[in-house]
Amino acid sequence: MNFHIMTLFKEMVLDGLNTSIIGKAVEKGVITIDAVDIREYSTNKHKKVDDYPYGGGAGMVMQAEPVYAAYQSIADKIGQKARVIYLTPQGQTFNQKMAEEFAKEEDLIFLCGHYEGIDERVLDKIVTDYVSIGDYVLTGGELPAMVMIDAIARLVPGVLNNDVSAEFESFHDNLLEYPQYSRPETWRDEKVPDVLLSGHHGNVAKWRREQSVLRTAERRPDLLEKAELSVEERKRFNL
Ligand code: 6GU
Repeated sequence: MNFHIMTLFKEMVLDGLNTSIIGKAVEKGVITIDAVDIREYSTNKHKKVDDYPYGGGAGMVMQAEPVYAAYQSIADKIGQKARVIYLTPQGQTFNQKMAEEFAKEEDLIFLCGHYEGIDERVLDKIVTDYVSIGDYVLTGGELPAMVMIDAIARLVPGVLNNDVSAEFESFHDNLLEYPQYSRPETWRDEKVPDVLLSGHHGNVAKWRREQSVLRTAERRPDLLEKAELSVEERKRFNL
C-alpha cells in the first residue's frame, strides 16, 4: 500500500513515520510513504503558497494552484484513481471502521492544510474524503495524517509481526481489550490472576472475554450499545 502526503512540512511527517513499526514496514517494502512539498509547486518567485482571504478576515488561505499542481504530480505518478483525504476539523471523525475501509485501497493521498484553510475551489476538484481526528483544533493536518497512516498501515498484512493481533483488539467488535500480564509472577506483592497460570485455554478465553466486557462497561459504556453481547452476558453484567 502506498501513502502519499501533500504538506508544507515534509520532514515532520517523514521523520515521524519512518521510525518504529511503520518504519520497519517501509524498510520491508510492505508500504511506501512519500511526501510532496506543496511549496515546490508555487509559481511565485518567493515560493509563497498563501494569500489574503477574499472578503477579509483573519489569517491566510492556501492558494489553489500549488495544491492542485502537487496533487497532479502524485496522480501522474500513480496513474490511477486514488482517494484524496483532506485533514480538517470539519471532517467526519476518524474511527477504526474507517481505518479498515481505507486499508483496502492501494494508494491514499493525504492533503495537509495550514493557515485558515485551503481555497475551496481546489478542494471541490480533488478531495474525496473530509476527515477529522477529533473535536479539538490543531495547527495543521500533519499530525492527523500521521495518526491516520499509523492506524491504517498496521492493518496492512505484513506490517505487524503478528498477523492475527490486528483482528483481536480494542474496537474491532466495540469491546476494549482485556488486561495483559508478563513476568514476574509477583510484582510488588501483586500477583498475576491465577487463571492465566492455569494452562487451561478455555478458562483463559472465558476470563478474558469477561474482562473485556467489564472493562468496556466501566470505561467506555458508550461502546457497549454497539457490541454484540450474548443474552447471558447482558444479564450477568446488568446491561
Ligand atoms: Cl484533521 N486538522 C486540524 N487542523 N485540526 C484537527 C483535525 C484536523 N482533527 C482534529 N483537529
